[in-house]
Amino acid sequence: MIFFISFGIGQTPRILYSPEQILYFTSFENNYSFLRIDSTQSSNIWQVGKPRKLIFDSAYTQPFALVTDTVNPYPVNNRSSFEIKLKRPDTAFCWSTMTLSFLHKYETDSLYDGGYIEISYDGGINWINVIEDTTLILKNLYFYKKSDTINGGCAAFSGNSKKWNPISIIWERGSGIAQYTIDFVIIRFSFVSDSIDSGKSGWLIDELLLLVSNGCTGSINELSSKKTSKVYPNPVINNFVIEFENSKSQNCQLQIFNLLGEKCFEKNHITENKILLGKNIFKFQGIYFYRIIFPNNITIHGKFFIY
Ligand SMILES: [Ca+2]
Ligand SMILES: [Ca+2]
Repeated sequence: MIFFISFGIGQTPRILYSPEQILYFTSFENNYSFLRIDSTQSSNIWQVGKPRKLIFDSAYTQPFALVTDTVNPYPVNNRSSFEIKLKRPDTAFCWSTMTLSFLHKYETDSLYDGGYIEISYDGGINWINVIEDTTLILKNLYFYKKSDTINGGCAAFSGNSKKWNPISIIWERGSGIAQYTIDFVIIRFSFVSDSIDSGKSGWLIDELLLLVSNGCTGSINELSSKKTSKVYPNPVINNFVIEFENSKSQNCQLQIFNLLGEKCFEKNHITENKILLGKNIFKFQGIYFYRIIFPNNITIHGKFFIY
């Protein structure tokens, strides 16, 4: 039996806005109740608060972030974990696409101390380091590789990230979790250190997001006939393009929303199949959702990350 400090066992994650998706998001200013910090680890150093260290002197979004102690360097021989339990969408018959993304910094003894992410498909009995999970797609360049092992032989983030890096992991529809009929998965973040103290800061995380698509509600044929779209480059650094199926040059409308469901941008009378946009439309870094509405009310949904 595992007990968690601060948060109740089996607590229903708070659900924020997302079209056609269940979404768990926190910037740690509030509503991080879906996280569970493992209190069976007697010296668990994960804290939500205002970082006040030499290297980690602020959160990405002020004032709070999740960090391996807000003030002190990480201690020796430490193991600190937190978990997120993700429920299968009530309206879905099976798992579909699941996305994990966050922004982070780390400063550890390179190849000795670090942090890694695991997933359990069987309620916490067996764990797979996500880099070993063949059912997911790593969508960015900043993730650790299988060869980036730390003390104990586990692949992990280690060394000095120097800046905030965006991380996205996607479990795709049609593979991986879609094959499971289980009710939930658990994602675990663990920080570990060896016996040599070097006064480093550890791991700092902000803007943590999880999306679980309930796209399995339709039949296979309905899914495959759905119109598709893509955003590139994604994450967005500067200008970017939303490209979508519009072979009949139909008159479409584009709407873009932030995580709170507030409309940030709208464009009407689009008859092309590409929309060029600038990053300067958006005030804040993070995930945005778009909706393209066709005259017959068919809509295409997607998301992108402003970096
Ligand atoms: Ca924050
Ligand atoms: Ca060390």
